[in-house]
Amino acid sequence: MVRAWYMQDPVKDQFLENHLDPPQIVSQEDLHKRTGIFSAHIDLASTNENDALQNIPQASQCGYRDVVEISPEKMGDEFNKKVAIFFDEHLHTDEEVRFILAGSGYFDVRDCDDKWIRIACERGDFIVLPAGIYHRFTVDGRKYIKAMRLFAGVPVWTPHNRGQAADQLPARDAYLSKHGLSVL
Ligand code: KMT
Ligand code: NI
Repeated sequence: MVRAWYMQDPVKDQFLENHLDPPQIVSQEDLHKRTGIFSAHIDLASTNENDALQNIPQASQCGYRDVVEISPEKMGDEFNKKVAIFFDEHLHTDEEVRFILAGSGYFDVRDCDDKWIRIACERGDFIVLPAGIYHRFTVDGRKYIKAMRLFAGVPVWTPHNRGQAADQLPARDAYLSKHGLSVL
């Protein structure tokens, strides 16, 4: 199961777990209820990475697949810049679908009360962030993740940073009417 918890806001160090004190863990079921996120852990010991996704409907509808690796070794000077962009709160007009192949990282997502939930992802974790959900991503202290990116159709990766323009996108309206923020 994918681990998730309510996190400190603001963070002092984005690469740490940033638990509340005392920690407040979020179950997979509550994560789904409060955000609409689908998550699953897939055993990669006995199958290859593409076959492993065959039984997951959220993945099999995604014809586009590529693999990204994020680390200072792979990205050089771009690493800090990319990590900063990923960690800016944003939404997309389509689902963000990721399958973690190696390394680890955190997806931070806003719940129905606009509070941050941190989702720790590692090898075998599969996650679908709904279109229109505000979120951000960071590597953790290991500073390495390798992930498959999946997309239904021609991929659009554009991040819309949080603000009035993003709030007014149809994808945001659709997300809110489905998952109903209770404070906004
Ligand atoms: C994203 O959109 O945040 C990313 O692609 C991050 C790397 S995938 C774990
Ligand atoms: Ni994103």
